[in-house]
Amino acid sequence: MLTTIVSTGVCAGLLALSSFPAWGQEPIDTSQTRTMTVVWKNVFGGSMGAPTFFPNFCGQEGSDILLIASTKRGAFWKTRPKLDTTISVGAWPALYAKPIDYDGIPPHEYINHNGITFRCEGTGDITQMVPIDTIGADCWGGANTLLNAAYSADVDGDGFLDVVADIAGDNKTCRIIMGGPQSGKGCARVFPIDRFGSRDNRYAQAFFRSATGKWRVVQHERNDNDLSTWLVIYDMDIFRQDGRVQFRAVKRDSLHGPCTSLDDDPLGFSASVADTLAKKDWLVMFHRLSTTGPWVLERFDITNGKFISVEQVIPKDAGPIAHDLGYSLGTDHPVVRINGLFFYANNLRQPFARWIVKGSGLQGLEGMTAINDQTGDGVPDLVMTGGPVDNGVVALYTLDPAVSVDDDPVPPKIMSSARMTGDVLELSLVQPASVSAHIVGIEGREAVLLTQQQYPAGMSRIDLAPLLRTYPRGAYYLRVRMGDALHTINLIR
Ligand SMILES: [Ca+2]
Ligand SMILES: [Ca+2]
Ligand SMILES: [Ca+2]
Repeated sequence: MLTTIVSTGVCAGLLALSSFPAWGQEPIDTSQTRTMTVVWKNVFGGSMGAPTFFPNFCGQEGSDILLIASTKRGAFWKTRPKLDTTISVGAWPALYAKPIDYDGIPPHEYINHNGITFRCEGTGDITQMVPIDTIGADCWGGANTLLNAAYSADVDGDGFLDVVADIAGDNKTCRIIMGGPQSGKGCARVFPIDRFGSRDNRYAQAFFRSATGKWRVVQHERNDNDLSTWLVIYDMDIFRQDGRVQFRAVKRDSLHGPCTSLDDDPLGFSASVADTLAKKDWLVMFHRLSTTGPWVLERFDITNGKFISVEQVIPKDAGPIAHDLGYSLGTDHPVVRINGLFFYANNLRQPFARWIVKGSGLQGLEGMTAINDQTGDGVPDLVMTGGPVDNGVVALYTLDPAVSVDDDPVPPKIMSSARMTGDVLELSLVQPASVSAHIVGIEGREAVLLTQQQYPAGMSRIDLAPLLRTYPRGAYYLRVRMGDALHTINLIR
């Protein structure tokens, strides 16, 4: 006899289970875990957003772009053949940018954190992003000012790429921004999926496309008087009827945690991962197995809509579980990350990699993305962004064993910098250099603003007000060439 649980929604009559690890539970084994190396870092400034990688940006084959954005500025860096941080090929500071098929005509459009949708125009070095619509806070009463886009996918199966946003936010399961030429303008494109189920408290832990092809929601549910929580799997039927998107949620299975107290939650962080190559859905969760038992990291096979436990390990430390990398590192299984450890989704026992802060200066992690191979081993590498607040850092990490750096790397020598303070261009040079500047309008027209001239080492200030007065108000950027370096500065006047 182990325990007595009366399943009436609240728990009654319970016995404590042993707190010793059960059979099959082993500690996480990090003996084979490789440590990532910092290849390069850049003090970007501002508070960082997550980095975004866009292969074939604006439909241009081979034009792979890394978008880095902070509260201070944004940069579009080309990543082929190698990441080039000296020039930004766009001037669009935006967070959470995701592709959407707005009009059904290639290439895709992009939607940013304010819901502003941009069309790509023009060709050549500088990409033009022209705003064509806004699908933002006004559409939901301004309760959430930002559109927290999670990923792009064709949710309703009409062939046009949609954007899934605000998962579990604003009392919703999620919001879907519908793509396609038939979806209308502005708020007409917003398809909110309300929360479903009947328990007092409930929020989606995942909204994802199962490896079986179905859409699924895993929802956390609890009544106010419950001594434990539930995790519930729903199959989602999303379809069009009379031209309108509809959904139906069908409950498949639920998992009840052991009874604890009104404040304690025995079901911790979880992630639902579609392992499409293996045709499996994994749910990875920190889980307390009994009232006073230890925490385990447990993997369930939920492919068939049922919770089937397949693996339990003793975690090193609990923390949010992310699966933001999927297959992007070129692995055979999607990658799950828990704090600094990276696991294949089908093996919680042996993490294959760890990242460390040393060498990057990252304090807190804002986000990460894989980008095309930067080291020559044919394996994608990893860009991470994070704090310090207001002085954010971008760092490139690799698992390539051929890359080694000094234990105590000397910071790269910064030869020059340029910034605008009001209408004044401030130049800082460590040695004398010839300086010139071009002004570029968002429509792509470029003109010489400062003709080439020699400037001394140290700080120089150039009042551009008389020169800028001849340009209409609007957004521009300055391309300032200082010796061999090219600086791009956003400019609003
Ligand atoms: Ca288009
Ligand atoms: Ca669609
Ligand atoms: Ca590599």
